[in-house]
Order: sequence, then C-alpha cells, then structure tokens
Amino acid sequence: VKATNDEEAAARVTAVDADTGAPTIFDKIIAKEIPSSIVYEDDKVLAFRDISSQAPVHVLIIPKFRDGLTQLGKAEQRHGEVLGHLLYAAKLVAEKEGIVDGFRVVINSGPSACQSVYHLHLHVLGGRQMKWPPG
Ligand code: D5M
Repeated sequence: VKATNDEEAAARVTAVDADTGAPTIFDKIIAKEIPSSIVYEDDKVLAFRDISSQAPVHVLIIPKFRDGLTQLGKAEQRHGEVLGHLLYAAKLVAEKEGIVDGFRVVINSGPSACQSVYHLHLHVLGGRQMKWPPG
C-alpha cells in the first residue's frame, strides 16, 4: 500500500518495531530533558503543544506514569482512573485554550491508526472548523 502522507509513512516505518515498551521521547519531555510548550500539568498528566500542529490549537496530553499504557489498545482495568483523568484534563485544556465550545479529542492506537509515539496520548484539536469523517 502506498503511503499517502508523511504521517502514514512514519507510522509504517515505526510499525516494524512498534510498541516495544521502550522509553519514548515523551519520557524526556516529562523529565524536562527536552523542552516543550506546557499548557497544563498536574501530578498525573502533562499537556504540551504538538510539534507538528494540525490546527490552531493542538495539544497532547500524556500520563506521567505510563504503567504499560503504550497505546489505548493495551489498556487494562487498572488504567481506568488515569484514562478518565486524561479525558477530564482535555476539557481543562480546551477551557484554557478558549475552545471549549468546539474541540476534538483523538487517540491514535496502533500502526493502522498512524500512532507514532508509543506512550498513550490524547490529541486535543480546535480553533478551526473540524471535518468529518477524519482521514
Ligand atoms: O502522535 C504523536 C505526536 O507527537 C505527533 O503529532 C507529533 C508529536 N510529537 C513528536 N515529538 C514531539 C515533541 N518533541 N514535542 C511535541 N510533540 C511531539 P501520534 O498519535 O502517535 O501520531
């Protein structure tokens, strides 16, 4: 299958050894070893601007303690609390960014969904008219 854009191509390359459980670039962002533009932070989650923004507001929200949650498809019952907290944090971010009247939350899980970083993350997108269906 021919890749149709960079994101798909990246996902296909990553898919060769996707989800090894190895630390990702997001661990370095949590540790503040590499810079990020932080929008919201508490003891459980960190929200920062996506480096490859797809909308005027594009924020990623990640759990600070991955606890095996490399992708949503690997979620277990014990992750329920942090998953709920991530979703609530998405609403807080939308409020902070002034897009609470209309925003989208996306989770790409696995190579077919173009997940490229294997540390669960929510995309919060807004500030423009969203289209449906997504690609
Ligand atoms: O989304 C992974 C997202 O992570 C993708 O939109 C780019 C973003 N990304 C990757 N590295 C960084 C850094 N260093 N800062 C901010 N954002 C970053 P996925 O759903 O896995 O495709």
